[in-house]
Amino acid sequence: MATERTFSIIKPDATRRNLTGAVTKMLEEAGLRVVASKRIHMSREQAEGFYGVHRERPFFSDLVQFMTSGPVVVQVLEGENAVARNREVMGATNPAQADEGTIRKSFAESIEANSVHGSDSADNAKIEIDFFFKPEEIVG
Ligand code: RTP
Ligand code: MG
Repeated sequence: MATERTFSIIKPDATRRNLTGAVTKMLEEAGLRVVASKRIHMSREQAEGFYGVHRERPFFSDLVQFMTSGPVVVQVLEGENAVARNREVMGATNPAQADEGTIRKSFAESIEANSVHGSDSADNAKIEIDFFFKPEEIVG
């Protein structure tokens, strides 16, 4: 498996509790390297665009409200099998179902305020990276 990139967000519930470093440490310990990182406060337009695939889901407006409720840290992660490895260390969407040792088991507050986002495929990783980063902001 060649080196791959994925896209990660440290969500507002985690930045609010000063967990940016703790979450990043778990990503790094999982074998992922942070090759781009910035702290932003997403606009409603950005959050609606980013989560466009969920527009018809019942939780969409709550999710947009949550993701714009405070700062987030958007990151590009690089490593062997990065998409799958990141999903593994994140744990299940619902922290009640997340395995021990995962980020969501350790830190998530609820199914919505679940501390991290990670791309679910290599194709979506590319789309999501391009949504937030210019090529020159990524230093591998
Ligand atoms: P993510 O996209 O953030 O990495 O998380 P995921 O794949 O595990 O979950 P997904 O189904 O894509 O849902 C995106 C985000 O929406 C919120 N959510 N709320 N209230 C609810 O039932 C509900 N379900 C999902 C979570 O913040 C989830 O990460
Ligand atoms: Mg998802």
